[in-house]
Amino acid sequence: AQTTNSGGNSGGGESKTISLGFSQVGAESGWRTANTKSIQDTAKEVGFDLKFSDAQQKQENQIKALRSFIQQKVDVIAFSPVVESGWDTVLKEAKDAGIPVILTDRAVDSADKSLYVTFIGSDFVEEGRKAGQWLVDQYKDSAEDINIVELQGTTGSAPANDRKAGFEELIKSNSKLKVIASQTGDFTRAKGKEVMQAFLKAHKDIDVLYAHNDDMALGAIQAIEAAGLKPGVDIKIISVDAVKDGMQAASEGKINFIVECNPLLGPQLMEAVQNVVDGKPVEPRIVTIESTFTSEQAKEALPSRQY
Ligand code: GZL
Repeated sequence: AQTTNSGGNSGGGESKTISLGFSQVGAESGWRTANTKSIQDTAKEVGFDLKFSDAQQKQENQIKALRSFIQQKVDVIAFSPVVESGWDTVLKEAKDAGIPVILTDRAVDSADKSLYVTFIGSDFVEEGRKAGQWLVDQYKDSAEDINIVELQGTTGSAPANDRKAGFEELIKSNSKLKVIASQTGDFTRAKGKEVMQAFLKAHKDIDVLYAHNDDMALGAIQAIEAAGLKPGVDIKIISVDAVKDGMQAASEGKINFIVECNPLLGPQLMEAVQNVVDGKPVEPRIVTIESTFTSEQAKEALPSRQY
């Protein structure tokens, strides 16, 4: 894990510079890169002393980083938990040290809600429902079975669990919609390509791919094209994130429907940090605003996308 400091002055000014320890999942996807940029840029803008750690998608590195922030007696700790479980011990250590914790992007499954002040992030179940709804609408009159393969996000992560649950909740309304294979691609292009190659080898009759993020969808598109098939035509593709490369593929008709997952959480996070330090109330759940794009809509939106 690497930790970098940025922003803030070295003290000596009238008000103490707020120090924020942030543990980031990693740098696995375009979404993550945009999310990191938003956090680092906003911390700099507001003059916080940001201690930033990249966990390379390993929970043990995040726990180490959180412990280091506790040692450094930062004012606030924030992090995006790579998986939902296994945080209670270190969160209790932060609580015992009197350091408030803010969750961004992904949630934890701790029963004790006093272990963190707020969770700022998307509603992943709703994202899965939006993906499922589009598919139900596309195939409402289908006479044959529609064979779906699913590239799941990181095993045990909130987005993977919830995008799967929301999607299944919606498609169960049409018994023709069948998920014939579902496996993790760990949110990366490389793994998405590898798993899609395996799906294509095992199944000759795939109609739809549901990918939990654009990076896996983009990897899968490489595998689909290498197999001599047309992505978006021979195999319909639904994806989540709406990062620039995903929107580009959508504008070319290679992805048919994208559910946006907004990574620009920096401003909401820094506002929550300031309010926590000022002893002001903070909503326990702050949901990010986001939409969806068909291929046509992606083409129109692409020029103005920030990430
Ligand atoms: C979602 C975020 C997910 C993105 C992926 O909020 O946690 O992790 O959808 C990223 O692209 O890797």
